[in-house]
Amino acid sequence: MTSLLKKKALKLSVSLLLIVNLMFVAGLTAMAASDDLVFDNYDRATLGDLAGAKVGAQWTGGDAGKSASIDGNALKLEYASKGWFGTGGGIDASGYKYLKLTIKGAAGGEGADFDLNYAVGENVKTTGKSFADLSGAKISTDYQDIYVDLAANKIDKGIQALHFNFHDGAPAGTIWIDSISFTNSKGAKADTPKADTPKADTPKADTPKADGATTTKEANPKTGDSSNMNLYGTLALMSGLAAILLIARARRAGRNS
Ligand SMILES: [Ca+2]
Repeated sequence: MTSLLKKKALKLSVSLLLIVNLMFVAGLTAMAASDDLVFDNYDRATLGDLAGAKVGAQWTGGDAGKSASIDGNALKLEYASKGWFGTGGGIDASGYKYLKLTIKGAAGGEGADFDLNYAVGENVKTTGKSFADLSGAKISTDYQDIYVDLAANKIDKGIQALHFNFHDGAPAGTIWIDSISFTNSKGAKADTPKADTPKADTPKADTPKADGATTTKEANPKTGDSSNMNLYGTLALMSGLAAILLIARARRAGRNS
């Protein structure tokens, strides 16, 4: 090879390394972004406007108490004794670990008043547990994120509908559900910026929700836990440094020839 060809080959390999490195960082950025499946966020004026909402849910129904309505971008369910509310859609939740409900109640403790059942296709499955027992959490009068571990509760991963079945003889009550989603990341906010993933655009001015949820470092089987993310970040940094060193060598070689 001539010296000129060598330089060209070196420049090409440096360029390829840089491209691979950029793709890797871009991949990390995509992984770090929220991959939650939004089943319904109720961010609309009317409950029935599911097409406009562009969410996973495609139908709602039921006879739960007096009404099911939209109130402050949340689903408001008023119940008095026996009744049900259902919502479903053609979702694929098979890749998710948790069902997440951002929920509050008028009095607190409403999770004992209803079972959370579900459907796979047309087949309704009963969990046999109240929402409180299913989630292990108590509904409070302020919004909180409550997680239902799908595998631990033996919930079929083909889940495509949720059924809130209010108990016969339950006291009258009201709950608000701000959003329902499927997630692998228990406790992490969807819009949490990751320090090691540079973004070209300016950070969003999202206001934090006033639900007091805390961020935990629970392992995330889909995107890797936080230590894996640190490892990937270190690898990206190292390959970036390698690329810079190669560029420096190429320039030195250029000067010396
Ligand atoms: Ca909402």
